[in-house]
Amino acid sequence: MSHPPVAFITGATSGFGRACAERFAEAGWALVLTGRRRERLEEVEQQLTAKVPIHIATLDVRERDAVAQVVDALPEPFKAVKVLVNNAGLALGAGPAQQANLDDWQTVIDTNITGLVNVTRTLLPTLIEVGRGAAIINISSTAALWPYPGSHVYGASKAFVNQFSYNLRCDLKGTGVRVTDVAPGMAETEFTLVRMKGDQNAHDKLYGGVEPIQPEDVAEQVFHAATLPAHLNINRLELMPVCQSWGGLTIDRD
Ligand code: NDP
Ligand code: 8X3
Repeated sequence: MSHPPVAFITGATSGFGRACAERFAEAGWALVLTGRRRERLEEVEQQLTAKVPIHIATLDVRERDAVAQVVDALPEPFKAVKVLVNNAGLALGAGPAQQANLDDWQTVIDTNITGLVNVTRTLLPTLIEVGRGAAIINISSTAALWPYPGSHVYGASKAFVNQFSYNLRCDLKGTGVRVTDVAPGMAETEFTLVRMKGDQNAHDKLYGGVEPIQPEDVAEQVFHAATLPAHLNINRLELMPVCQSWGGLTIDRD
């Protein structure tokens, strides 16, 4: 009997990652769901387990050895990962660079860059073995391309994700493995709560009275990119809510 295809999702405990789990489950995919919060993983498992095979693994993507252990320990039906969704990530702080906390910067770099690289490199042999139809979907951000005050290391980390995605495509030529950089703009998740260290007012102020992207919107794009006919690759998919656009350049006139 053939197994359903397997998607491996990082940061499946919340926001885009959780919505991706729901979207792939709706289509009958087997899921490897990872994140640091065990109770959240169990909650998603409970929600989806009647629909599809689920394997959960507590994982901090910053820990290279832990990533290797989780991948090595995948039970047989989950070993042949066809789609990797590199979603785990965060911003910390929104003030100017000159007031930023260096530990926060380090955490952002370790998670958004090192963590994504850890998971990608560990799963590359598997994805290449699966070959034609396999896909790596990297979640970057509009902040990768469009600068704004307070984006500093966060935006720069997402620019890394964007360029890493393009560069991976070069090396994966001939393997059949696709790579897509999905770059959302403002989306209502736990992102701002995390960035502003639990400040519910900051969350409410940013998303209140407008129509931001919802996690399901991103999940739909991720699923679309990952399940295109095997000869097609979306290189970069940028998605904004209609309420968001650019503010132009500013000039210091003092
Ligand atoms: P959420 O805060 O809702 O979700 C972030 C997810 O990342 C959580 O599941 C969290 O799980 C996980 N995560 C964070 N750090 C780690 C870590 N060290 N190891 C493993 N998992 C980790 O935010 P979003 O859903 O919005 O964010 C998902 C991705 O989308 C991020 O990369 C973010 O930068 C990006 N993004 C977000 C946008 C937005 O406006 N919301 C727009 C563009 C991109 P846990 O805490 O359980 O480990
Ligand atoms: C998150 C979107 O605009 O807050 O990547 O940087 S933004």
